Amino acid sequence: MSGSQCSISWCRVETRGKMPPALRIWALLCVSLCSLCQPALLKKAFRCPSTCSCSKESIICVGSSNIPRIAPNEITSLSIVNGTFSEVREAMFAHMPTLQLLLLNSNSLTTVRDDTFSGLPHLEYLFIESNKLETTSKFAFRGLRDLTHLYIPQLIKNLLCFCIFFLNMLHVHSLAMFFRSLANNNIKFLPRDVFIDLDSLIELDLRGNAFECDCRAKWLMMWLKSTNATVSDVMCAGPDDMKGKRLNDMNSLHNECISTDFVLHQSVASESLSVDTFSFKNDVYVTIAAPSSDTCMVLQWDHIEMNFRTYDNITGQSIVGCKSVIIQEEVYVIVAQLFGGSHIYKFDDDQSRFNKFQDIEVSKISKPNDIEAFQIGTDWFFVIADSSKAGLSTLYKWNDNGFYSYQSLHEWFRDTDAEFLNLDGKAHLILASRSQVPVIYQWSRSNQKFILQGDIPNMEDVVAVTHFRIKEELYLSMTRYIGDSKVLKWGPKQFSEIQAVPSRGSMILQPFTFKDRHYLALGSDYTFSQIYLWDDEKKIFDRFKEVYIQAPRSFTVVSTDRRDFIFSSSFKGNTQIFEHIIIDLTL
Ligand SMILES: [Ca+2]
Repeated sequence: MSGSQCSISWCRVETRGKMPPALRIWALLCVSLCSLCQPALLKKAFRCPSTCSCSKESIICVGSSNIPRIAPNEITSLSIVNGTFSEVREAMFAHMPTLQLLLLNSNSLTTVRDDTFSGLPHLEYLFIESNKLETTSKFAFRGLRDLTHLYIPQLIKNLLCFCIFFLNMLHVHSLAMFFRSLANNNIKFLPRDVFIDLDSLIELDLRGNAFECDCRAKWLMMWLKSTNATVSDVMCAGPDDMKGKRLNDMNSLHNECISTDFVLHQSVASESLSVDTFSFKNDVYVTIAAPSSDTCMVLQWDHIEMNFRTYDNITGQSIVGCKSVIIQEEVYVIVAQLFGGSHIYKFDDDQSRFNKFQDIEVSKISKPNDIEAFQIGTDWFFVIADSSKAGLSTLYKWNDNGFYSYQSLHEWFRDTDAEFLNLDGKAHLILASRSQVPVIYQWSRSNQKFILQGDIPNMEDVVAVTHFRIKEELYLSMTRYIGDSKVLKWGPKQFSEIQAVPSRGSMILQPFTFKDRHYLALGSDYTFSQIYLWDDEKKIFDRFKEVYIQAPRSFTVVSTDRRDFIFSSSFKGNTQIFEHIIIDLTL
């Protein structure tokens, strides 16, 4: 540069490495301008485009319709302003690998595509100001890992003063300063993690954009809180309730930015009445009571195929319930049948099948409708709710050799369902009946029996009752076939109704919880089954999704391999397995 008027060897200032970023930028611009004095040094193959001014180290174009395709070997800066092109694409500047400064201000850019800046290992300053950007591609800035960013726009006016002084600040690679400005565009949102590679980013300018501060901006909000870079205020232009607010100030967005859905995962080609599940030695099993095929189907989760496969079939006669219970690390399945009595099968690990273990004494059972197994203290029990007029719901107790009838509970009431629960720390049993309101038994420690304690008034004709908890509060779901099914909450000493849900041929209103979201599935024989979702503010369930199941009889939660499923039995069609999936509403 010795022949140039811009030669300023005295300018080798000792501040190199400590120079403020603003000055470095100007140094680069100065070099660009001064280099214009030396066209003779350009390599032969390069011809400066007509809209540009070129030197061996810089090109400045005004009003170009494209990016120069050929550039000098040693080019360090490229400026294109007032250009008419609307997008920059992958590796568009890769033929200028020595670039340190790239300025693309005041063009008509609407898009910066993936990997646009790949092949620019030395790029330190990048300006994309005053374009029409609405977004950038997710990987637009990929490859700029070592770069940092600085924004000092007000110094532009003072360019010439600093130009000569800092001309020698050319060796800026070592400074690792990167200037990133996306200011004054029309950016509404940025793709998630667009800045993730920019570990050395010091400052980011996003002013003058119109961000939509909804779930799509959630990652940016989180990133703003975690980044070490200084970032300008990100102002929200929408949605309405966020207008004019700073995204930086937000603690959280209104909703979790997550939605969920239930999608059909698998269909089991069998009608069924009830489903139960158990885990044994790291495997998850499902038992399905299939009266039409006279079997208790045992499925096992296949960790490889990621579906449920047939494991065993326990055959019987009009099987209505297959209840599993694990006692002293042995698995038993209580098989309740309409005919031929009820039996208990025991899992034989070596043979990988269930073998008959015991006949249950059923002289007082005429029409089993439900089985519940539970533990009081260290003792195991199960209860069969009998729905025949002549039947008698019966409690059975485990005595190390098998289950034996222990207490007759409820005569002549056509019980539909039994539910075991802890109420204020004490064991209780609720029996729902066709002929009276649900009754509550309390376990008496002194008598070692269930004692009738009371009933739940105004709840005639309940076909199923289930308890559930949301944040320490205890609730009951009461299924009624026609009319309204009810949700009740346990208050001081009694249950009170908090919600009624319209039932159209409902045999089951089943609560369940996946990933801290509380659902209620209401089966219907006459229309779609309805899944409700708990609203934590309103403290009631809202309609969430409709699913079609023919004559649903039960909904059973099965979770395995961090996946959540709900089995819906059908009295007239296939047993459907729905998977609960998370939908991320953020970008
Ligand atoms: Ca039950």
